[in-house]
Amino acid sequence: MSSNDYRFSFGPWNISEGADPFGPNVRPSISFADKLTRYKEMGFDGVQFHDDDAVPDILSKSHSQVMAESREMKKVLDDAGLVAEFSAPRFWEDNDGIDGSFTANDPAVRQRAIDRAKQCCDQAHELGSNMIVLWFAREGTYIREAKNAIAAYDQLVEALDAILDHDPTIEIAIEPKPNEPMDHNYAPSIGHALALSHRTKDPSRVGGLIESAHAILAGFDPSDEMAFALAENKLFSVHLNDQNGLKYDQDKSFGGANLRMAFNQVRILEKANYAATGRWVGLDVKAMRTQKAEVADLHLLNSHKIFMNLVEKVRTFDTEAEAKLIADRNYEALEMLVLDHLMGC
Ligand code: 3MF
Ligand code: MG
Repeated sequence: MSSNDYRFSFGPWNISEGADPFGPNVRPSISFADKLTRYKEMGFDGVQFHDDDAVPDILSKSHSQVMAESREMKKVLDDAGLVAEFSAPRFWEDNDGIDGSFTANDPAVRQRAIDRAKQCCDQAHELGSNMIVLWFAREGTYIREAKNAIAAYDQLVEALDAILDHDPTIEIAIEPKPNEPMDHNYAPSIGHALALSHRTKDPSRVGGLIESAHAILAGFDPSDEMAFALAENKLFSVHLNDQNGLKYDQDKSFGGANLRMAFNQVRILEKANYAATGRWVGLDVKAMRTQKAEVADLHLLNSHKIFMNLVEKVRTFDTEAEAKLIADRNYEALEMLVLDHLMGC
């Protein structure tokens, strides 16, 4: 079977320097140019950008300079045979967004965040993409009393509407996550994200990007989160990875903690014929801190391989036996059918 029907992407932050909150970098940093050469070698065609991945020091640059540098980046991508999947405003690295961006208590900060998101739309077009991703990193609180949550939901809708007004074609993918860096986030699930979408002036252009680890952190099954968005035709992208229970956001290799959960994510994408939609399979995975620099991209290769192996597993699953067991309500036998298949028995 060919892997050509799915298109794979990742972001430059997925080739990481191995730091965690308790220690320094353990691998030398790799230049963006060097990272780009790895994409094709590893079977990836799509690059996911933060606005400042494409244009470093973006906050110190004028709009026209940001556009010029984005056009240069598009040429670099063209030369490498790569495509930009999206751009995402990286609010959370900016001191301005210390108390949130769209939901900051300071109205001037909220306005600057909206302006940055609008610029991000312009940049996405220059890069050859029609989508921005909004991970609402600091749109939440450490303590409930710090903000008025009702006002915050209104502010999120206002921001989405302002972006939609600014750009008549852009698609916005909200990437839900329940916590980290905040204690509680205002868009912890795809249900929240799509409810906000329905309050905007053009819900057809506001969808979701489901990250496996984020769903697990919220206590949900990632495949069900994907299904919710798919049922509304609003799964704009995915960030496949894995997560070993309720901890910090681990971004483990896809299937590395729970192979069956990974199988179910692939199964739901296959059921929806996701590949045929042309949407990307993004892998938001990080190398383990212990990996030496020479082998610090195995997490991407492995995740890609696991995904393709699971596509094969889904496509070769005995659906006749499955249908019989469902009709007979014999779910113990159905479970064993799945596990035997995954174990190759
Ligand atoms: C955080 C994330 C983010 C987003 C990225 C694109 C840094 O948990 O998953 O990765 O995926 O900002 O929106
Ligand atoms: Mg992500």
